[in-house]
Amino acid sequence: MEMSSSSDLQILPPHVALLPSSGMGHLVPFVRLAAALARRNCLVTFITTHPTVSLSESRLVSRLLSAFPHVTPLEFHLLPLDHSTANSKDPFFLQFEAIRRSAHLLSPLLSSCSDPPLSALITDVSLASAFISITDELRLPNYILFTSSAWMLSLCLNFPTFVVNTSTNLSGGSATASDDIEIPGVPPVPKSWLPPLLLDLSNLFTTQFMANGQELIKSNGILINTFGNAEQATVAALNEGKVVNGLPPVTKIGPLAPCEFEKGSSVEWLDGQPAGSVLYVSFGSRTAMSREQIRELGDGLVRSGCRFLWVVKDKKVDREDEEELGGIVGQELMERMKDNGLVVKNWVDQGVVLAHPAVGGFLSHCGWNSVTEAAWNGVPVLAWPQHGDQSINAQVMEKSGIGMWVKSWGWGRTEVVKGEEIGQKIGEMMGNDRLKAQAANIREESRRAVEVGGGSYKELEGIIEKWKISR
Ligand code: UPG
Repeated sequence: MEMSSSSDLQILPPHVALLPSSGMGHLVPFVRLAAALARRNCLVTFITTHPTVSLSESRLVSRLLSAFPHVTPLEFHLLPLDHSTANSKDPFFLQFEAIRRSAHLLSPLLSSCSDPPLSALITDVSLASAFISITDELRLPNYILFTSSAWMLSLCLNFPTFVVNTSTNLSGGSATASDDIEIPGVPPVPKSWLPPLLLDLSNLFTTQFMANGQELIKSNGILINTFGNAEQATVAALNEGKVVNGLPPVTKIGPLAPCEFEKGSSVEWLDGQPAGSVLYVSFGSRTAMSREQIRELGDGLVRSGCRFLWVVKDKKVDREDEEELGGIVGQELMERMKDNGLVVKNWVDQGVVLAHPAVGGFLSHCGWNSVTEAAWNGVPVLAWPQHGDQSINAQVMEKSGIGMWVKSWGWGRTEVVKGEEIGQKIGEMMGNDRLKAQAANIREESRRAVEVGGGSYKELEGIIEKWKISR
């Protein structure tokens, strides 16, 4: 038998499969990563779960596949979820659970991707613990895409230990003497900034969060979509083993740039507004405020005297968001708003909006993609976290210098924040020249990081090198 010498070996581009979970906040970074890998000549298999929760998810996957015909879709049909066993009403968390419980069905599908064989599976963090054993059995490297900030990753890794070590009920009295969640190597997280669902240890979100936090250490690497210098120290602490021992490398690949194929139509109204004059108001893809708070927010927008583009969401899932704008916001307020603003209820292309020269500020819930997109476009942020990781992200955002956070507004749930105060803070943020200058610097820094030769560009190149196949 003839043996090939090492000089005969061909180095082939890697073949990577990507497994996103549910909701636009998790899908967006996955399609951007898929595009970044495909542009670097990797073979990409994109796992599409059926059914999806929202319309916007299926639309985005179709756009990726049309823009990159050589990205191969792999259909993953989920087991129906037994709703009586899953303790949550949130359709996105229930979908996480449906994907997790269907993990064994992915194994034969991954094995069938054999030409060429897979070099790695990149799994969304919300699915991590269910899929690491599957890839272990297949001897397939498993990488995690962490879709939030590095500080949030530190919390995720430590929370299971924190729960074991503290005998106090989190939802009851104080969690620790100082009311902070201590995390080795990075600043503590005040209890009031914890994702509120973590206060209930039996909630589905919390059980998944803890399971993932325990298993991340078994992955081959963690990719993180963070930006600028804001999280340099946190990423360093993670990589120096200060946060948890034995963690695989945490690789900074952000900010993942918005792609051409994501672009929808632009908002023409913006074209008629002066440069930097418009406040864009959006709370992401899955946050509906109470009607009362919506109306106070509208009042605040009018009082601010600023021009604004406001995307109203009345339901968590887009398919169910059917009521007319006038009914949600109220006709009187609609009338008061029409001179200075545009209020819409449909999906807008946030990438296009934030890149528009008329936009000079962003009132945001600080979903992590919104924070990275504000950084990408150099738009100052006024933070108003609503749930989940958003207070932690708001703090990272404020520390980065790109915006401000009014901490006294809380989660916008327990007490309604009045229009007068909202209007005043909007005025403060829109008139802050220091924030504008800092945001402009962060924009430049973000773009440098991902262009050829930039820090995040090189980090991703390094991983692709590792995955390359010798044959
Ligand atoms: N988006 C639009 N148009 C809209 C609304 C949203 O383009 O009308 C896009 C936006 O540009 C972004 C994504 O949808 O890319 C939304 O993501 P994000 O800003 O992170 O917010 P959520 O949709 O709320 O994301 C969920 C969680 C959030 C978390 C994030 C990533 O709610 O807290 O940080 O997922 O894990």
